[in-house]
Amino acid sequence: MKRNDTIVAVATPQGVGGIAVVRLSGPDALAMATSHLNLRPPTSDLRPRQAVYCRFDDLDDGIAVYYPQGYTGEPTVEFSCHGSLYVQQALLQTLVDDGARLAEAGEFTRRAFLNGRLDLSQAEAVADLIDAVTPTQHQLAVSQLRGGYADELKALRQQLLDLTSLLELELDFSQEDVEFADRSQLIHLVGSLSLRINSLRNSFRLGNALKRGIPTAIIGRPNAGKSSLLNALLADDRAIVSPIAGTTRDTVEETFSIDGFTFRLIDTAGLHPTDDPLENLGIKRSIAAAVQADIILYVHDATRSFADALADMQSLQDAGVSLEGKHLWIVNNKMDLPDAVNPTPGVGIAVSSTQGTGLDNLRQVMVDAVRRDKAASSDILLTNARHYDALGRADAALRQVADALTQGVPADLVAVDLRDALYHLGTITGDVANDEILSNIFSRFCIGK
Ligand SMILES: Nc1nc2c(ncn2[C@@H]2O[C@H](COP(=O)(O)OP(=O)(O)OP(=O)(O)O)[C@@H](O)[C@H]2O)c(=O)[nH]1
Ligand SMILES: [Mg+2]
Repeated sequence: MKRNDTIVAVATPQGVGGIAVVRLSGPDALAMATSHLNLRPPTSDLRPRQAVYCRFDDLDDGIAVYYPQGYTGEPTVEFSCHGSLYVQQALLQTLVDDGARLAEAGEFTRRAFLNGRLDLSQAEAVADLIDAVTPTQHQLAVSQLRGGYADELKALRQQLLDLTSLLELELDFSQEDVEFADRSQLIHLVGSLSLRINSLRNSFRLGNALKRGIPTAIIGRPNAGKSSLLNALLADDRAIVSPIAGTTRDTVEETFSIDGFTFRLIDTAGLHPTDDPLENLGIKRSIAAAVQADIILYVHDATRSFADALADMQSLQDAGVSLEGKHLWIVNNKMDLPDAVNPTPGVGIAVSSTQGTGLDNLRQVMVDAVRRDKAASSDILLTNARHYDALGRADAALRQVADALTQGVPADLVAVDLRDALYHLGTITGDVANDEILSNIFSRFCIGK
Protein backbone atom coordinates (compact mmCIF):
# COMPACT_ATOMS: atom_id res chain seq x y z
CA MET A 1 0.00 0.00 0.00
CA LYS A 2 1.28 3.45 -0.89
CA ARG A 3 1.50 5.54 2.22
CA ASN A 4 2.09 8.87 0.63
CA ASP A 5 -0.89 9.33 -1.60
CA THR A 6 -4.04 11.31 -0.92
CA ILE A 7 -7.08 9.29 0.08
CA VAL A 8 -10.75 10.10 0.14
CA ALA A 9 -13.93 8.56 1.55
CA VAL A 10 -17.36 9.44 2.85
CA ALA A 11 -16.91 9.49 6.64
CA THR A 12 -20.61 9.47 7.54
CA PRO A 13 -22.73 6.28 7.33
CA GLN A 14 -23.68 4.92 3.94
CA GLY A 15 -26.99 6.17 2.69
CA VAL A 16 -29.05 9.31 2.53
CA GLY A 17 -28.83 11.83 5.36
CA GLY A 18 -29.23 15.48 6.20
CA ILE A 19 -25.55 16.01 5.54
CA ALA A 20 -22.61 13.83 4.58
CA VAL A 21 -18.96 14.42 5.37
CA VAL A 22 -16.32 13.67 2.77
CA ARG A 23 -12.83 13.37 4.17
CA LEU A 24 -9.75 13.97 2.03
CA SER A 25 -6.35 13.29 3.56
CA GLY A 26 -2.80 13.31 2.27
CA PRO A 27 -0.14 15.64 0.89
CA ASP A 28 -2.34 16.93 -1.97
CA ALA A 29 -5.51 17.39 0.06
CA LEU A 30 -5.41 21.17 0.23
CA ALA A 31 -4.47 21.67 -3.43
CA MET A 32 -7.12 19.21 -4.64
CA ALA A 33 -9.83 20.73 -2.51
CA THR A 34 -9.02 24.33 -3.43
CA SER A 35 -9.08 23.62 -7.15
CA HIS A 36 -12.72 22.64 -6.80
CA LEU A 37 -13.92 24.99 -4.11
CA ASN A 38 -15.55 28.29 -4.91
CA LEU A 39 -15.18 30.15 -1.66
CA ARG A 40 -17.93 32.58 -0.71
CA PRO A 41 -17.15 35.39 -0.49
CA PRO A 42 -14.59 34.67 -3.20
CA THR A 43 -11.96 36.71 -1.36
CA SER A 44 -11.96 34.36 1.62
CA ASP A 45 -9.40 31.66 2.16
CA LEU A 46 -9.21 28.10 3.48
CA ARG A 47 -7.60 28.92 6.79
CA PRO A 48 -6.52 26.19 9.20
CA ARG A 49 -9.36 24.83 11.31
CA GLN A 50 -11.89 27.39 10.12
CA ALA A 51 -15.23 26.43 8.71
CA VAL A 52 -15.71 28.13 5.33
CA TYR A 53 -18.91 28.31 3.36
CA CYS A 54 -18.25 27.36 -0.25
CA ARG A 55 -19.59 25.97 -3.47
CA PHE A 56 -18.09 22.69 -4.60
CA ASP A 57 -17.88 22.96 -8.39
CA ASP A 58 -21.46 23.20 -9.61
CA LEU A 59 -22.46 20.31 -7.44
CA ASP A 60 -23.45 21.59 -4.03
CA ASP A 61 -23.04 24.25 -1.37
CA GLY A 62 -21.48 23.27 1.89
CA ILE A 63 -18.82 23.81 4.50
CA ALA A 64 -15.13 23.00 4.13
CA VAL A 65 -12.63 22.78 6.96
CA TYR A 66 -8.89 22.47 6.42
CA TYR A 67 -6.71 20.84 9.07
CA PRO A 68 -2.95 21.10 8.44
CA GLN A 69 -2.63 18.03 10.67
CA GLY A 70 -5.99 16.30 10.84
CA TYR A 71 -7.07 13.08 12.51
CA THR A 72 -4.59 11.21 10.32
CA GLY A 73 -1.71 13.53 11.24
CA GLU A 74 -1.53 14.78 7.63
CA PRO A 75 -3.17 17.64 5.74
CA THR A 76 -6.90 16.95 5.71
CA VAL A 77 -9.92 18.69 4.26
CA GLU A 78 -13.37 17.74 5.44
CA PHE A 79 -16.27 18.77 3.32
CA SER A 80 -19.82 18.75 4.65
CA CYS A 81 -22.30 18.52 1.81
CA HIS A 82 -25.96 17.64 1.52
CA GLY A 83 -26.39 13.95 2.26
CA SER A 84 -27.74 12.98 -1.14
CA LEU A 85 -26.31 9.79 -2.58
CA TYR A 86 -25.79 11.55 -5.89
CA VAL A 87 -23.86 14.44 -4.33
CA GLN A 88 -21.70 12.09 -2.24
CA GLN A 89 -20.79 9.91 -5.21
CA ALA A 90 -20.18 12.82 -7.60
CA LEU A 91 -17.96 14.54 -5.04
CA LEU A 92 -15.92 11.37 -4.57
CA GLN A 93 -15.70 10.91 -8.34
CA THR A 94 -14.37 14.44 -8.87
CA LEU A 95 -11.63 13.95 -6.32
CA VAL A 96 -10.72 10.51 -7.64
CA ASP A 97 -10.51 11.94 -11.19
CA ASP A 98 -8.15 14.47 -9.71
CA GLY A 99 -5.81 11.73 -8.41
CA ALA A 100 -7.14 10.86 -4.98
CA ARG A 101 -7.53 7.20 -4.10
CA LEU A 102 -10.61 5.73 -2.40
CA ALA A 103 -9.61 4.92 1.19
CA GLU A 104 -9.71 1.36 2.44
CA ALA A 105 -11.54 0.34 5.62
CA GLY A 106 -9.85 1.93 8.61
CA GLU A 107 -7.19 3.62 6.49
CA PHE A 108 -7.61 7.04 8.11
CA THR A 109 -7.08 5.53 11.55
CA ARG A 110 -4.22 3.38 10.23
CA ARG A 111 -2.50 6.56 9.06
CA ALA A 112 -3.19 8.19 12.42
CA PHE A 113 -1.37 5.24 14.02
CA LEU A 114 1.52 5.24 11.53
CA ASN A 115 1.93 8.99 12.06
CA GLY A 116 2.08 8.51 15.83
CA ARG A 117 -1.23 10.20 16.64
CA LEU A 118 -2.55 7.09 18.41
CA ASP A 119 -1.00 3.89 19.65
CA LEU A 120 -2.44 0.63 18.43
CA SER A 121 -4.55 -0.02 21.52
CA GLN A 122 -6.06 3.44 21.16
CA ALA A 123 -6.81 2.82 17.50
CA GLU A 124 -8.65 -0.33 18.54
CA ALA A 125 -10.52 1.66 21.16
CA VAL A 126 -11.75 3.98 18.40
CA ALA A 127 -13.41 0.96 16.75
CA ASP A 128 -14.91 -0.07 20.11
CA LEU A 129 -16.17 3.46 20.69
CA ILE A 130 -17.90 3.48 17.32
CA ASP A 131 -19.46 0.09 18.08
CA ALA A 132 -20.59 1.05 21.61
CA VAL A 133 -24.34 1.04 22.16
CA THR A 134 -24.55 0.89 25.96
CA PRO A 135 -23.04 3.22 28.58
CA THR A 136 -20.83 0.37 29.83
CA GLN A 137 -19.39 -0.35 26.38
CA HIS A 138 -18.84 3.36 25.92
CA GLN A 139 -17.07 3.71 29.25
CA LEU A 140 -14.77 0.73 28.51
CA ALA A 141 -13.84 2.12 25.09
CA VAL A 142 -13.18 5.62 26.41
CA SER A 143 -10.95 4.39 29.20
CA GLN A 144 -8.86 2.46 26.65
CA LEU A 145 -8.81 5.42 24.29
CA ARG A 146 -7.45 7.66 27.02
CA GLY A 147 -4.41 5.44 27.46
CA GLY A 148 -5.55 3.06 30.16
CA TYR A 149 -3.20 0.18 30.77
CA ALA A 150 -1.37 0.70 27.47
CA ASP A 151 0.61 3.64 28.87
CA GLU A 152 1.61 1.63 31.89
CA LEU A 153 2.63 -1.38 29.79
CA LYS A 154 4.61 0.91 27.53
CA ALA A 155 6.60 2.26 30.47
CA LEU A 156 7.27 -1.21 31.90
CA ARG A 157 8.24 -2.48 28.46
CA GLN A 158 10.71 0.37 28.07
CA GLN A 159 12.40 -0.53 31.37
CA LEU A 160 12.59 -4.14 30.27
CA LEU A 161 14.01 -3.06 26.92
CA ASP A 162 16.75 -1.06 28.66
CA LEU A 163 17.77 -4.01 30.81
CA THR A 164 17.67 -6.37 27.83
CA SER A 165 19.98 -4.06 25.88
CA LEU A 166 22.43 -4.05 28.79
CA LEU A 167 22.26 -7.82 28.97
CA GLU A 168 22.95 -8.08 25.26
CA LEU A 169 25.88 -5.74 25.63
CA GLU A 170 27.43 -8.26 28.00
CA LEU A 171 27.47 -10.75 25.14
CA ASP A 172 29.95 -8.53 23.27
CA PHE A 173 32.27 -8.81 26.26
CA SER A 174 31.75 -12.49 26.84
CA GLN A 175 35.46 -13.13 27.45
CA GLU A 176 35.61 -10.62 30.24
CA ASP A 177 32.94 -11.87 32.62
CA VAL A 178 31.20 -8.55 33.16
CA GLU A 179 27.60 -7.90 34.25
CA PHE A 180 26.08 -4.66 32.99
CA ALA A 181 22.50 -5.67 33.66
CA ASP A 182 21.69 -5.69 37.35
CA ARG A 183 20.22 -9.19 37.86
CA SER A 184 18.21 -8.34 40.96
CA GLN A 185 16.70 -5.32 39.21
CA LEU A 186 15.83 -7.57 36.28
CA ILE A 187 14.21 -10.19 38.52
CA HIS A 188 12.25 -7.47 40.28
CA LEU A 189 11.04 -5.95 37.02
CA VAL A 190 10.07 -9.32 35.54
CA GLY A 191 8.15 -10.05 38.75
CA SER A 192 6.20 -6.81 38.74
CA LEU A 193 5.43 -7.12 35.02
CA SER A 194 4.11 -10.65 35.57
CA LEU A 195 1.92 -9.44 38.42
CA ARG A 196 0.45 -6.64 36.33
CA ILE A 197 -0.08 -8.93 33.35
CA ASN A 198 -1.89 -11.47 35.48
CA SER A 199 -4.20 -8.97 37.07
CA LEU A 200 -5.03 -7.61 33.62
CA ARG A 201 -5.63 -11.09 32.27
CA ASN A 202 -7.86 -11.91 35.22
CA SER A 203 -10.01 -8.89 34.46
CA PHE A 204 -10.63 -10.06 30.90
CA ARG A 205 -13.49 -12.41 31.70
CA LEU A 206 -15.55 -9.61 33.21
CA GLY A 207 -14.31 -6.97 30.76
CA ASN A 208 -15.20 -9.11 27.78
CA ALA A 209 -18.58 -10.05 29.28
CA LEU A 210 -19.39 -6.37 29.91
CA LYS A 211 -18.40 -5.51 26.37
CA ARG A 212 -20.15 -8.34 24.53
CA GLY A 213 -22.96 -9.20 26.93
CA ILE A 214 -22.80 -11.29 30.09
CA PRO A 215 -23.37 -14.91 29.11
CA THR A 216 -26.51 -16.00 30.98
CA ALA A 217 -27.64 -19.60 30.54
CA ILE A 218 -31.27 -20.55 31.19
CA ILE A 219 -31.17 -24.16 32.37
CA GLY A 220 -33.78 -26.55 33.75
CA ARG A 221 -36.05 -29.53 33.18
CA PRO A 222 -38.15 -29.83 30.02
CA ASN A 223 -41.36 -27.79 30.29
CA ALA A 224 -40.15 -25.81 33.32
CA GLY A 225 -40.74 -22.64 31.31
CA LYS A 226 -37.20 -21.74 30.18
CA SER A 227 -38.24 -20.49 26.77
CA SER A 228 -41.17 -18.66 28.34
CA LEU A 229 -38.73 -16.92 30.70
CA LEU A 230 -36.46 -15.96 27.80
CA ASN A 231 -39.41 -14.48 25.91
CA ALA A 232 -40.66 -12.70 29.02
CA LEU A 233 -37.28 -11.12 29.74
CA LEU A 234 -36.92 -10.03 26.12
CA ALA A 235 -40.58 -9.02 25.91
CA ASP A 236 -40.53 -10.80 22.56
CA ASP A 237 -41.73 -14.12 21.16
CA ARG A 238 -38.20 -15.19 20.37
CA ALA A 239 -38.30 -18.91 21.24
CA ILE A 240 -41.00 -21.50 20.60
CA VAL A 241 -43.06 -22.31 23.70
CA SER A 242 -45.31 -25.37 23.93
CA PRO A 243 -46.75 -27.74 26.55
CA ILE A 244 -44.85 -30.58 24.84
CA ALA A 245 -41.74 -31.50 26.83
CA GLY A 246 -38.58 -31.20 24.73
CA THR A 247 -39.69 -28.27 22.59
CA THR A 248 -36.31 -26.55 22.61
CA ARG A 249 -33.70 -28.77 21.00
CA ASP A 250 -30.93 -26.30 20.31
CA THR A 251 -29.65 -23.25 22.15
CA VAL A 252 -31.34 -19.93 21.33
CA GLU A 253 -29.39 -16.73 21.99
CA GLU A 254 -30.48 -13.14 22.28
CA THR A 255 -29.06 -10.07 23.99
CA PHE A 256 -30.91 -7.49 26.04
CA SER A 257 -29.80 -4.54 28.12
CA ILE A 258 -30.88 -3.31 31.54
CA ASP A 259 -29.47 -0.24 33.25
CA GLY A 260 -26.61 -0.07 30.78
CA PHE A 261 -25.57 -3.70 31.15
CA THR A 262 -25.96 -6.15 28.29
CA PHE A 263 -26.86 -9.77 28.98
CA ARG A 264 -26.52 -12.54 26.43
CA LEU A 265 -29.41 -14.86 27.27
CA ILE A 266 -29.04 -18.46 26.16
CA ASP A 267 -32.17 -20.62 26.24
CA THR A 268 -31.32 -24.32 26.29
CA ALA A 269 -32.81 -27.78 25.85
CA GLY A 270 -34.33 -29.25 29.04
CA LEU A 271 -32.10 -31.42 31.23
CA HIS A 272 -33.32 -34.93 32.06
CA PRO A 273 -32.10 -38.49 31.76
CA THR A 274 -32.97 -39.77 28.28
CA ASP A 275 -31.85 -42.31 25.68
CA ASP A 276 -32.99 -40.18 22.77
CA PRO A 277 -29.78 -39.40 20.84
CA LEU A 278 -31.13 -36.13 19.47
CA GLU A 279 -32.20 -34.92 22.90
CA ASN A 280 -28.83 -35.89 24.29
CA LEU A 281 -27.12 -33.77 21.67
CA GLY A 282 -29.26 -30.84 22.82
CA ILE A 283 -28.45 -31.52 26.48
CA LYS A 284 -24.74 -31.51 25.65
CA ARG A 285 -25.19 -28.01 24.30
CA SER A 286 -27.11 -26.99 27.42
CA ILE A 287 -24.18 -28.10 29.53
CA ALA A 288 -21.71 -26.30 27.28
CA ALA A 289 -23.81 -23.13 27.68
CA ALA A 290 -23.73 -23.55 31.47
CA VAL A 291 -19.95 -24.01 31.39
CA GLN A 292 -19.31 -20.75 29.56
CA ALA A 293 -22.00 -18.76 31.40
CA ASP A 294 -21.27 -16.17 34.08
CA ILE A 295 -24.86 -16.38 35.24
CA ILE A 296 -27.04 -19.49 35.40
CA LEU A 297 -30.77 -19.07 35.77
CA TYR A 298 -32.00 -22.48 36.87
CA VAL A 299 -35.71 -22.56 36.04
CA HIS A 300 -37.77 -24.77 38.35
CA ASP A 301 -41.44 -25.57 37.75
CA ALA A 302 -42.84 -24.67 41.18
CA THR A 303 -45.69 -27.17 40.85
CA ARG A 304 -43.22 -30.04 40.77
CA SER A 305 -40.93 -31.76 43.21
CA PHE A 306 -37.82 -29.84 44.15
CA ALA A 307 -35.87 -33.12 44.29
CA ASP A 308 -35.44 -32.90 40.50
CA ALA A 309 -33.79 -29.51 40.84
CA LEU A 310 -31.37 -30.77 43.48
CA ALA A 311 -30.52 -33.77 41.29
CA ASP A 312 -29.86 -31.40 38.37
CA MET A 313 -27.47 -29.26 40.44
CA GLN A 314 -25.51 -32.41 41.15
CA SER A 315 -25.55 -33.67 37.58
CA LEU A 316 -24.45 -30.26 36.28
CA GLN A 317 -21.43 -30.37 38.54
CA ASP A 318 -20.79 -34.01 37.63
CA ALA A 319 -20.83 -32.95 33.97
CA GLY A 320 -18.01 -30.48 34.69
CA VAL A 321 -19.95 -27.25 35.24
CA SER A 322 -17.92 -25.46 37.89
CA LEU A 323 -19.99 -22.96 39.81
CA GLU A 324 -16.95 -21.07 41.01
CA GLY A 325 -17.05 -17.43 39.99
CA LYS A 326 -20.57 -17.85 38.59
CA HIS A 327 -23.91 -16.63 39.86
CA LEU A 328 -26.58 -19.29 40.04
CA TRP A 329 -30.14 -18.45 40.93
CA ILE A 330 -33.08 -20.76 41.21
CA VAL A 331 -36.00 -19.20 39.40
CA ASN A 332 -39.22 -20.72 40.73
CA ASN A 333 -41.54 -20.41 37.76
CA LYS A 334 -45.30 -20.84 37.29
CA MET A 335 -46.03 -19.22 40.67
CA ASP A 336 -49.42 -18.17 39.26
CA LEU A 337 -50.66 -21.80 39.41
CA PRO A 338 -52.68 -22.74 42.52
CA ASP A 339 -50.55 -25.76 43.42
CA ALA A 340 -47.25 -23.88 43.07
CA VAL A 341 -45.05 -23.78 46.14
CA ASN A 342 -41.92 -21.74 46.54
CA PRO A 343 -39.51 -24.45 47.68
CA THR A 344 -36.66 -22.05 48.36
CA PRO A 345 -38.20 -19.07 50.20
CA GLY A 346 -35.70 -16.29 50.71
CA VAL A 347 -33.27 -17.84 48.25
CA GLY A 348 -35.04 -18.59 45.01
CA ILE A 349 -36.68 -15.97 42.88
CA ALA A 350 -40.41 -16.46 42.43
CA VAL A 351 -41.76 -15.54 39.00
CA SER A 352 -44.51 -16.26 36.59
CA SER A 353 -43.18 -16.04 33.06
CA THR A 354 -46.63 -16.03 31.54
CA GLN A 355 -48.07 -13.42 33.94
CA GLY A 356 -44.91 -11.37 34.06
CA THR A 357 -44.75 -11.25 37.86
CA GLY A 358 -41.40 -11.28 39.65
CA LEU A 359 -39.48 -10.38 36.50
CA ASP A 360 -38.53 -6.89 37.71
CA ASN A 361 -37.08 -8.46 40.81
CA LEU A 362 -35.14 -10.99 38.71
CA ARG A 363 -33.74 -8.24 36.46
CA GLN A 364 -32.74 -6.23 39.54
CA VAL A 365 -30.96 -9.21 41.09
CA MET A 366 -29.03 -9.75 37.83
CA VAL A 367 -28.00 -6.12 37.50
CA ASP A 368 -27.03 -5.80 41.17
CA ALA A 369 -24.77 -8.83 40.91
CA VAL A 370 -22.96 -7.53 37.83
CA ARG A 371 -22.62 -4.10 39.39
CA ARG A 372 -21.05 -5.70 42.48
CA ASP A 373 -18.65 -7.75 40.33
CA LYS A 374 -17.60 -4.62 38.49
CA ALA A 375 -17.06 -2.67 41.69
CA ALA A 376 -14.98 -5.52 43.14
CA SER A 377 -12.78 -5.85 40.07
CA SER A 378 -9.59 -3.95 39.32
CA ASP A 379 -9.96 -0.37 38.12
CA ILE A 380 -8.88 -1.34 34.63
CA LEU A 381 -10.71 -4.04 32.73
CA LEU A 382 -9.15 -5.79 29.77
CA THR A 383 -11.70 -6.08 26.98
CA ASN A 384 -9.59 -6.79 23.93
CA ALA A 385 -9.09 -10.46 23.00
CA ARG A 386 -5.94 -9.68 21.00
CA HIS A 387 -4.36 -8.03 24.03
CA TYR A 388 -5.41 -10.93 26.23
CA ASP A 389 -3.63 -13.32 23.89
CA ALA A 390 -0.50 -11.15 23.59
CA LEU A 391 -0.29 -10.77 27.38
CA GLY A 392 -0.51 -14.55 27.78
CA ARG A 393 2.42 -15.03 25.39
CA ALA A 394 4.43 -12.29 27.06
CA ASP A 395 3.78 -13.86 30.44
CA ALA A 396 4.91 -17.30 29.26
CA ALA A 397 8.17 -15.77 28.01
CA LEU A 398 8.66 -13.84 31.25
CA ARG A 399 8.18 -17.03 33.23
CA GLN A 400 11.02 -18.60 31.22
CA VAL A 401 13.14 -15.55 31.98
CA ALA A 402 12.41 -15.81 35.70
CA ASP A 403 13.29 -19.52 35.73
CA ALA A 404 16.45 -18.91 33.73
CA LEU A 405 17.59 -16.11 36.03
CA THR A 406 17.12 -18.17 39.18
CA GLN A 407 18.98 -21.09 37.59
CA GLY A 408 21.87 -18.93 36.42
CA VAL A 409 21.31 -19.72 32.73
CA PRO A 410 23.75 -17.89 30.37
CA ALA A 411 22.82 -14.36 29.35
CA ASP A 412 22.38 -15.11 25.65
CA LEU A 413 19.60 -17.60 26.39
CA VAL A 414 17.87 -15.22 28.80
CA ALA A 415 18.05 -12.51 26.16
CA VAL A 416 16.13 -14.66 23.67
CA ASP A 417 13.18 -15.02 26.05
CA LEU A 418 13.35 -11.35 26.97
CA ARG A 419 13.13 -10.40 23.30
CA ASP A 420 10.15 -12.71 22.96
CA ALA A 421 8.37 -11.00 25.88
CA LEU A 422 9.25 -7.57 24.49
CA TYR A 423 7.84 -8.54 21.13
CA HIS A 424 4.47 -9.63 22.49
CA LEU A 425 4.15 -6.62 24.79
CA GLY A 426 5.06 -4.41 21.85
CA THR A 427 2.26 -5.76 19.68
CA ILE A 428 -0.30 -4.36 22.13
CA THR A 429 0.68 -0.74 21.76
CA GLY A 430 2.08 -1.13 18.28
CA ASP A 431 5.72 -0.56 19.19
CA VAL A 432 6.05 -3.77 17.22
CA ALA A 433 3.69 -3.92 14.27
CA ASN A 434 3.74 -5.91 11.08
CA ASP A 435 1.39 -5.76 8.14
CA GLU A 436 -0.53 -8.81 9.28
CA ILE A 437 -1.31 -7.33 12.70
CA LEU A 438 -2.30 -4.01 11.17
CA SER A 439 -4.50 -5.55 8.46
CA ASN A 440 -6.29 -7.67 11.04
CA ILE A 441 -7.05 -4.67 13.19
CA PHE A 442 -7.98 -2.11 10.58
CA SER A 443 -10.12 -4.39 8.42
CA ARG A 444 -12.60 -4.33 11.35
CA PHE A 445 -13.14 -0.64 10.78
CA CYS A 446 -15.62 0.87 8.42
CA ILE A 447 -14.68 2.79 5.29
CA GLY A 448 -14.17 6.45 6.12
CA LYS A 449 -12.82 5.85 9.63
N1 LIG B 1 -49.14 -21.17 34.17
C1 LIG B 1 -47.92 -21.00 33.71
N2 LIG B 1 -47.50 -21.72 32.66
C2 LIG B 1 -46.26 -21.51 32.19
C3 LIG B 1 -45.39 -20.56 32.79
N3 LIG B 1 -44.22 -20.58 32.12
C4 LIG B 1 -44.34 -21.49 31.13
N4 LIG B 1 -45.57 -22.06 31.18
C5 LIG B 1 -46.10 -23.09 30.28
O1 LIG B 1 -45.30 -24.25 30.40
C6 LIG B 1 -45.20 -24.92 29.14
C7 LIG B 1 -43.74 -25.12 28.79
O2 LIG B 1 -43.15 -23.84 28.58
P1 LIG B 1 -41.79 -23.66 27.77
O3 LIG B 1 -41.38 -22.26 27.95
O4 LIG B 1 -41.92 -24.19 26.40
O5 LIG B 1 -40.85 -24.61 28.64
P2 LIG B 1 -39.32 -25.01 28.36
O6 LIG B 1 -38.68 -25.12 29.68
O7 LIG B 1 -38.72 -24.11 27.38
O8 LIG B 1 -39.51 -26.46 27.76
P3 LIG B 1 -38.56 -27.30 26.78
O9 LIG B 1 -38.14 -26.39 25.67
O10 LIG B 1 -39.41 -28.39 26.30
O11 LIG B 1 -37.41 -27.77 27.58
C8 LIG B 1 -45.93 -24.04 28.15
O12 LIG B 1 -47.23 -24.58 27.97
C9 LIG B 1 -46.00 -22.69 28.84
O13 LIG B 1 -47.10 -21.93 28.44
C10 LIG B 1 -45.88 -19.80 33.91
O14 LIG B 1 -45.18 -18.96 34.50
N5 LIG B 1 -47.15 -20.08 34.33
MG1 LIG C 1 -37.90 -24.41 25.60
